[in-house]
Amino acid sequence: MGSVRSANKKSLLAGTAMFEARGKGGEIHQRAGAKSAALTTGEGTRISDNQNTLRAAPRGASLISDMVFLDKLSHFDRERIPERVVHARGAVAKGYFQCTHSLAKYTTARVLSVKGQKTPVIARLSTVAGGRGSADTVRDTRGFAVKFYTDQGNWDLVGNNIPVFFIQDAMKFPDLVHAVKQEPDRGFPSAASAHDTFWDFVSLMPETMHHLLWVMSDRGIPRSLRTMEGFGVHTYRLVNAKGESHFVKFHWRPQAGLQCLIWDEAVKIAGADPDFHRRDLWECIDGGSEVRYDLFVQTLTQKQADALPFDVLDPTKLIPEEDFPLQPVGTMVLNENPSNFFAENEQLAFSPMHIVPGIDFSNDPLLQGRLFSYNDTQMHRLGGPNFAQLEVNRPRCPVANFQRDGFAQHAKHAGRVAYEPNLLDPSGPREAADGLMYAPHPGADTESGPAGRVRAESFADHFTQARQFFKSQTALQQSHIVAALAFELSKVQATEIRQRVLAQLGNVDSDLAARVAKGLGLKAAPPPAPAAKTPRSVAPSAALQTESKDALQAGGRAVAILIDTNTDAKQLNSLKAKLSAAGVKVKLIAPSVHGIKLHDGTEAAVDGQLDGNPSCLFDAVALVLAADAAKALAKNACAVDFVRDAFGHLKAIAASQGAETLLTVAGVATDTHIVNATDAKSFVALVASRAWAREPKVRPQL
Ligand code: HDE
Repeated sequence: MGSVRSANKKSLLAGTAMFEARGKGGEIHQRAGAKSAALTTGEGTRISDNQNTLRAAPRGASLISDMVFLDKLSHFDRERIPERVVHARGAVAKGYFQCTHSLAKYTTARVLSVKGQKTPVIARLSTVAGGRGSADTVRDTRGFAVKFYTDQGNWDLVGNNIPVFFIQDAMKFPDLVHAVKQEPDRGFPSAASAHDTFWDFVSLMPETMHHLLWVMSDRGIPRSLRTMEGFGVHTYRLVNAKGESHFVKFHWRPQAGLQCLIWDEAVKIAGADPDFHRRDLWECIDGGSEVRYDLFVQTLTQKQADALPFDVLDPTKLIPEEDFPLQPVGTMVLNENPSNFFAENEQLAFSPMHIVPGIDFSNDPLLQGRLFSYNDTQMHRLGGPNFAQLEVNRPRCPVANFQRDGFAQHAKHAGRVAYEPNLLDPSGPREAADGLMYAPHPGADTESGPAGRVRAESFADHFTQARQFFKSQTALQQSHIVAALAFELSKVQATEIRQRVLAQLGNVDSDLAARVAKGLGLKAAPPPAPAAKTPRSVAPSAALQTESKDALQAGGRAVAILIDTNTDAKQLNSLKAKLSAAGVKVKLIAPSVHGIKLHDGTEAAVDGQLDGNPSCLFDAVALVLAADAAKALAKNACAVDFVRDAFGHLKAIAASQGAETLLTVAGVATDTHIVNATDAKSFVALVASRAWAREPKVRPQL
């Protein structure tokens, strides 16, 4: 049993290794000179050998007395906690919210009313349908959840990137989720709504049409978590110092502007980099940039709410911005990545129930159901009622009460008094009477009438706002919605479901239904389904558009420069410098990562190999190639796809003179977004935008 360990054994256990440390199998444990802590069991006992189990003989059975092995494996066996039943996949970032405009007129919540005050936050941005390991760029609604660690307690604003929801009543949520998730017999498709069970359910549920149109629009495939809007969705209440209540809707607007992907691009990214959104957010913050979203509110009095042609409590409706303009409140700045994914993402527990004085609930029946569900799910996922003690969930203000014990209790509550009222502990916590406590607003309970499983008549119009959303889009966006619907329905095998969806779409807009039918190859759409209430026609709204909201900043965008042997170093460096100066993240891509000699004889510092870096991963591409290299690349399918896709995805392309052959083989035609690589200024101005005018030339318009 000769040991090949060549290190000073004592120094390997703790302290500085004198030599390179090797184990019995030749494993390298430690560089010479490195300083390290002693490896221990979970109970703190120092471990001498972390590679070999305790054996009865060199080729004998393992011994049950190997406490080091048992300690290690029994912990490992329990490393996973149940993933979130929805929104399992998400990315988090930390930072602060700063109030810039006081809402003191409406609320006593200090987070929203003390101008200049900074409140620490953590945000989790997620997909809904896919599991923890699913791809980021699938078509889906995105979660937009923010925990504000306010000085009055934690406030969780748990919203989405779409301002309305599929259903009106919480009772339907498990059915909706079961319908969209993997079909239970086969376990697929993952993270996709394009399958029978989802469309079967929504075809029977006309209230889903409004949300459906949003998610079938480009909003369902955000370019980045940095370029999507967020919404509180439900109507909440703000309550001021006089006890007056206003209804409120919350809106997040990204300072980077709204930008989405193109479907073909989203599909290809899902294969090339399933972590596309997570990586983008991480790299942005890791590179020292801040991600900013502005918070706005819309406020309404009870009287204004009563005058609306729909119910303010109906979560399938939004409040038109034209009638109730957005009022600024402050800015959220995300500037810190998590240091441990499990501790700060998996264990992060949101609940709409977490509110602070000055903010209150409405009677929205979907919200009311959520008030139960979130804490209930945390108990299951995090193993008991003490999840608020986990670092990531812990309020940053004092917590004092008589909640005691339970699984994973970390506090050591001293003293004999664990109840209230009491006189034995006069310094213990008492009910607050200073006007700063949470007291439910009586408005929530003014409704009266016979109890029952009922739906208010005021919730009956399912199509007017869906129609307005569709009518408000540009011709291109409308055709994207049509194409998305035709794509999803083409994946549905039961033709009857297609017909039922088309019949519902007919209520939204007859032209929409006819175009989707045509996209499916049908002669016509069936007649509209009977509607609970005839939809109204309303004027298009600029606020509902997608395209017009793009901020088009070059900063924070990613550009790939494709190079190869004999690339002109001067041209390359000048382009690179100008892009970097504009805040663009530049990656040099080449057929191989080593050995690319530039024209001046230097070897290029290549960031990525062409095979692993398709152009869908970038906002724009440049081809700085010598003529011979371009000719060779024109025979390489990867290179041709790189250019063809950049063109098909409506991206700006800067090309050197020598790149001509590759452009031709890839079918690139000249337009506003094709520039010479020497014209860095024009290229920089184009990297964030899409060549929308190119769209009809590269894709049939449905
Ligand atoms: Fe959720 N939802 N939800 N949801 N939801 C969860 O809570 C639920 C709804 C939203 O990043 C779960 O901690 C019900 C609307 C986000 O951790 C669960 C209903 C909106 C997240 C749950 C809804 C959301 C969740 C799963 C209908 C937008 C991720 C794990 C009544 C306003 C939070 C968890 C995070 C997560 C229940 C509908 C947003 C099961 C019952 C509407 C952003 O409790």
